Amino acid sequence: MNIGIVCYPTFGGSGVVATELGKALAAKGHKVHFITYQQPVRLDIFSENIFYHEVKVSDYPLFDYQPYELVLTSKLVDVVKFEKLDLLHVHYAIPHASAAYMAQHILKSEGINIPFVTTLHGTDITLVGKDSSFAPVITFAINESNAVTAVSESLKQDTLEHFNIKRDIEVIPNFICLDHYNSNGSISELKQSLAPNNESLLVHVSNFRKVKRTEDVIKIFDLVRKQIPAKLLMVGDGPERHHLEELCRELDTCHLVKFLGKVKDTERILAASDLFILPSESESFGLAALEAMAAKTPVISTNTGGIPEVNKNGISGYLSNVGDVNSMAQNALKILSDDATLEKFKKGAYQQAKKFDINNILPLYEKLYERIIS
Ligand code: GMT
Repeated sequence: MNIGIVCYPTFGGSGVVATELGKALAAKGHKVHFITYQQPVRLDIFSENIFYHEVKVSDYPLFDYQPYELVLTSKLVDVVKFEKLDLLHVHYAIPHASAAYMAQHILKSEGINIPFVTTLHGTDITLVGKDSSFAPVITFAINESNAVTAVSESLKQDTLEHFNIKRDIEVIPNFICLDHYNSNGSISELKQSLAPNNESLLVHVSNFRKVKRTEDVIKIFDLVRKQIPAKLLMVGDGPERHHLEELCRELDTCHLVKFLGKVKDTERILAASDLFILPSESESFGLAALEAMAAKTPVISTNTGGIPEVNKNGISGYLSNVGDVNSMAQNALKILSDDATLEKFKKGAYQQAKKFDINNILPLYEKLYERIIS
């Protein structure tokens, strides 16, 4: 198939999923065209089946706000026509699904049929979507898509609850490529350099936005390190960073917490860590937790949104209520209490991650594509 993928090219989970999906489709022989305003961060390989089309929004003094959705629409029309695409797969409802809808209708007027699949990722529904000014566009774009998928059952239910949806939404969960997580000898060296005195190594990865409750990560770590020797790695960056550094100073943990910034390949860091912390306020899926589990790292998380579909309580980690830092710290200590328990949870995390291997998920997308093309 000849497939166009539209996504946000940044470090966010939706862009990561879209890019990894495109790479896997290309590896299976499909032609994949990424149509984005920047090269997606994970689009870091050469493949003769992958093409990148940049959406260029030029500055024009008349506009205070450049009309990105229209530029994207024009680009979609252009790429579909000249690359003879079979379908578009857009990740994130706004503005990607509405741009695809408009492109579809422009092309229809020229006798070209192009179906499009919309994948809902979470913040498009739970955060942005709840801003009522977007509701009419999101509702319309979802109802008019040729197929709609959600990354978890929880997100599907949220969508049905908050919007007037008159169609089917299929749940196709996010995935990881387990092959990328085969640890090698250098992991123990990395662990040794990060925790030279055999401290327990805790890790958090996100874009440090309020919804991630990164302050809770530091508080949980503070409770843990008061009981056992421990270190914390903070991977990513975002608006909360400065505040978190201040909190570390207040708690006198600066010497134990390392802010690593935006790391592209987190696999080795996750594999070298003992425990992943995800205390989010809301999370449609929690791809970062799944990535940790694929690296055999158990997860301490909240029980919000789609996280319980990924992290299994008592098996791959533990779940607590949002904001309950004491419970999350206690659960962390339970897992880290001895080597045998940690080993048991590492195995549990990996077994659970296996269910989400790309080889199980990719055929679901291929089937869906075939269905809408025919
Ligand atoms: O949560 C983020 O920081 C980014 C956001 C995005 O749109 O990229 O992530 C959402 O999509 C991911 C991929 O499907 C999910 O794993 C995340 O749970 C979801 N984030 C939220 O729901 C807050």
